[in-house]
Amino acid sequence: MKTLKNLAGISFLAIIFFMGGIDNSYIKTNSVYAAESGQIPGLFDPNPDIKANGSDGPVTVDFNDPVSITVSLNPGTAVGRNADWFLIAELHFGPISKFFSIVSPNNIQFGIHPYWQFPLILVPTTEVFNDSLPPGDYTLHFGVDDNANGNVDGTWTDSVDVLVRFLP
Ligand SMILES: [Ca+2]
Ligand SMILES: [Ca+2]
Repeated sequence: MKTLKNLAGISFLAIIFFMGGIDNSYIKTNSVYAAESGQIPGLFDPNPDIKANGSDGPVTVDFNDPVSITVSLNPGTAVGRNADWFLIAELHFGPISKFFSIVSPNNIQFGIHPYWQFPLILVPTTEVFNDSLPPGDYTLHFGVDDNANGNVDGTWTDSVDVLVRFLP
């Protein structure tokens, strides 16, 4: 499996965000967003999203063609809460799955591990991978936890299926 692009986009946003700090106006903005989207303020859970080639999937791509993976996160009213973040590739072999986790920029570890512990922030659509993949059936998971204990609990998760094929 090729090296996944890092989450530098998110790190960069986080730095910018923390230069300004989390203040009440930001939390209020999120509550307004929640109200406008029909959610009850105070009960608006974080909403992670992952897409492949702009689609929630499943998407089928030729093994020669690059696939673009983007993630975004609206932290809802949990903004600022410290949390485990994770971006995990699941490779299916029939009924068996192998997991690969991005644990730091350009560093993938076998198994299920968080990327980092970091407060929940608004992440606009950010590309985290754009390359071809070896043929196979993949499910890519992006999400955050309601805690920061160093384990992936998968409290709020989104997934996308990517089928990489030898297309005619
Ligand atoms: Ca999605
Ligand atoms: Ca956790």
